Amino acid sequence: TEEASLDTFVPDSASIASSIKYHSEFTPSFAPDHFELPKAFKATAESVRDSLIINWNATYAYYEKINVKQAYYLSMEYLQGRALLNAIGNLELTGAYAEALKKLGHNLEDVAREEPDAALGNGGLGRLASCFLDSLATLNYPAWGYGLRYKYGLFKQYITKDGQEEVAENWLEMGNPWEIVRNDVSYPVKFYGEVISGPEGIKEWVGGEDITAVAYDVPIPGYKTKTTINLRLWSTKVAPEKFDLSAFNAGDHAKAYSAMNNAEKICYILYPGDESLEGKTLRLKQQYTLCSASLQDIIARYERRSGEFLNWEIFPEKVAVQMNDTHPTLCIPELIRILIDVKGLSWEQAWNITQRTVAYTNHTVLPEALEKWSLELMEKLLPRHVEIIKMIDEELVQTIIDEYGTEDLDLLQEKLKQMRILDNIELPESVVEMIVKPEKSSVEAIESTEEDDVSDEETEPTAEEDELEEEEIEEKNEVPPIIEPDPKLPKLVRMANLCVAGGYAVNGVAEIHSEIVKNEVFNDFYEMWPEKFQNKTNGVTPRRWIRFCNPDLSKIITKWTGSEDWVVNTEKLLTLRKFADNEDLQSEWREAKQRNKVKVASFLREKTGYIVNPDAMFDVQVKRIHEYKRQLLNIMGIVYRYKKMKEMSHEERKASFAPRVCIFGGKAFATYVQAKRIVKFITDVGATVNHDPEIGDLLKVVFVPDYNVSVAEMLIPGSELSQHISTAGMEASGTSNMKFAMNGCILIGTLDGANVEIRQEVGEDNFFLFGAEAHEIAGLRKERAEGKFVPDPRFEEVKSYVRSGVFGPYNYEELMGSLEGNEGYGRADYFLVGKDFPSYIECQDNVDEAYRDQKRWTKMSILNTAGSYKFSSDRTIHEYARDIWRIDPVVLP
Ligand code: DL6
Repeated sequence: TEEASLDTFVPDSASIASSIKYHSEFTPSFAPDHFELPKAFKATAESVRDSLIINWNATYAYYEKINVKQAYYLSMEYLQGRALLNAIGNLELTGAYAEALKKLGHNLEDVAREEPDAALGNGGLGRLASCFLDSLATLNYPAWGYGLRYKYGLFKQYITKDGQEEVAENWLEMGNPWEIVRNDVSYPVKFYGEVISGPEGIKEWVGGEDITAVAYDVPIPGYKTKTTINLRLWSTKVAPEKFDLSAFNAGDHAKAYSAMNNAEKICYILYPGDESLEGKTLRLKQQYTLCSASLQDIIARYERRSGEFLNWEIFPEKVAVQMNDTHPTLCIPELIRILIDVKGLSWEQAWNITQRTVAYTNHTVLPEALEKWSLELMEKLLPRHVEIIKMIDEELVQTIIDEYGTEDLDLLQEKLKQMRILDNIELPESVVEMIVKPEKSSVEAIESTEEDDVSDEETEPTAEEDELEEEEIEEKNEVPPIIEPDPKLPKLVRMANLCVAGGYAVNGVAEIHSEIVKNEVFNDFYEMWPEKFQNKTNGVTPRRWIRFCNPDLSKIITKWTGSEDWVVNTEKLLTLRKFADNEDLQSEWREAKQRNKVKVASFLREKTGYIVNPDAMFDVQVKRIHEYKRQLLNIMGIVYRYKKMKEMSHEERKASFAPRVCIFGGKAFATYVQAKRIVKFITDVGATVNHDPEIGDLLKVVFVPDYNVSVAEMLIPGSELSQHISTAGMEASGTSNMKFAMNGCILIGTLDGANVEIRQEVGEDNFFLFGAEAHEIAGLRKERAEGKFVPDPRFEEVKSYVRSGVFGPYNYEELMGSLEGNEGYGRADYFLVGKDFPSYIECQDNVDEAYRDQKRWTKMSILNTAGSYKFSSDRTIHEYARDIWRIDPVVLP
């Protein structure tokens, strides 16, 4: 049949070429008279999309038919990067596409470079979501991702003489060939309005602002499988009847458009600044849009697949919802709202179903990142949800009382303070009654004691006894202060607490982080519900992060492990261990690295104008700029190295230091002033060092502008040393550390996040470790705050050197001061740069020494790739599927 022939059709280069030509003519967005690269990319992508649609349809139809349990990953961020090479690689059509394009006068790599990065995310959390999608499809798990289709992705970063500048990233400008708009899949989403009680207590949320969320589907192909899952992104538009035609006709165009603008701006940008109330409101609207549209969609699918056998009790047997951090927390009250208000279930049923459906991943222990929303704002924007959240809070308080009783009021008070969802908000009356009057009212209790006493022995109480009794009554009636909100403090909704209370599983993203989650961040919850807490160490997809981004190394791995099996079964990488000393492997390995370094060098020249020597060590730190990630420690170490070099003769310099190219990359959040100062500092150091003729190729410092997924795909294969040097206990996991290790790069790092497990797997000798450990940090901060910390003289030397103006006229006082805790600069080196500085620079000496012995270094590099086997997102996804979602792979027939 036509369907069967489509299903089994494998295109060759001739049919691909004609498909590309077809798309260039009939799905055009370019003039007809030429076939330049942008047009070639678009037509090529559209032709690939045809294959993806066929597989997407087959996958979807099969899931519908067998009514399989599906997992849904809800994330405000996806950092997809480019899709073309990944898609044709997964479809095993790379050769055929290269040939087809050649016939049409183009080179596949040039065409692929035309694709803008889909940067609907910030950093690790968004990229993790994208790696997960690749693994889910590859491993044939029935799962979908849900997110938002931001019009502008993460900003484009320019580096100017003033540091970082941000420009909007209009990634959709030329159209997005990978998405398919589903005009028939749209849902209403409401904000504001009020809740009214209908007959039989049924609540109705009425009035307010109505918008429509429309589905855009992005097919996600698995590697060497037909399974193609879906990333459904919501775009927002005005509800159909809300365009104010009469205002428009009366000439009030602004009024006519205002509803439209309000709806559309929800999906304008990722992370609108949230300093203002408008910004906060917009962000909350984004979060609710994601949750509401996705849940309506999931529920509609559940109902359709259930047909006449609709049974809400078994909803959790067909649906698992994973909340990627707290951003989609509103899933919890939204699911309850739909089940009660729309589907007519009782509170007990809805609460029970929700608690069996939703799970939460925590990605950070930074207190400022654990979201708290103002109750006032939430009440205005989502009045029905606040009612539901109050009910959940009441359920939680009840559970806490059941667990801890009302005898020890101090303990109970402490637990309520830590665990309640509502912060600084009075306890529900029913609960106050229980606490104040545990069994009977305290007055009753005392009166009845009196009665008992009286019956025993009828004596008049003395005045003293009277006073004592009054005190006793007062004491028993004493209301714990937690019940009394502080009017000076804001009333807040703690989203993370809501996630833990409403979710059936809570996981951290690396072993050390999950321990911190259990023992510190959510310790009270852990004590009450230990069974909810799990660890799921992150991973990254070996397809994108070795196979496609590093074809040279991939060929070597395939040759030495015996097959390409390692691409889906990374345990096979362990085979490399036994060849780590083999000279043939070592020289192939070094040559591949060298070719990748040459590519990096030419990229750096193109982007920054700096010429670097590809024989020097490439030392890289690329990640979001954040004080806890300590780019400042790295650059202070570089300044120390530079200063030492300047103090030496040419010969001494050459003998003491291995030549290095220090590469930085990463974006600072637009309003994060200190992070932007760090960017400026790095670029200033580069400007001085790179032009210093005495130093030449011994040291170069380069800041790569606009770091993104595509840049990472090029930089990581050409890196030799990579830095993961966060203050211990602050980086939940890190995922670039895994990508670097996979590509034979050696890590220098602290015992933080996934570094701990990477070091275990690659071997202690193959990881450069330094710095304080997580359990020491609190003590060290205290010591600093008490003025007991004695800084290393080398650190003092570096600060004075910077202050002396060697790196230009910019005022570095705020940066240097922050390392000292000078008055006005805050937190006395909160990130402990000064404390870790000596062990860091000493460790960097060990790096130099190891690098001089290229045989040793290459062995370390091979052992890093071998030991990275554990950090495939395939492993992580198998664990989520088995331990949290309870779903099984479904292979299409
Ligand atoms: O789990 C992915 C990634 C971790 O690897 C990073 O260590 C962690 O910093 C990052 N967390 C966030 C949290 N954002 N918020 N909120 O991005 O998650």
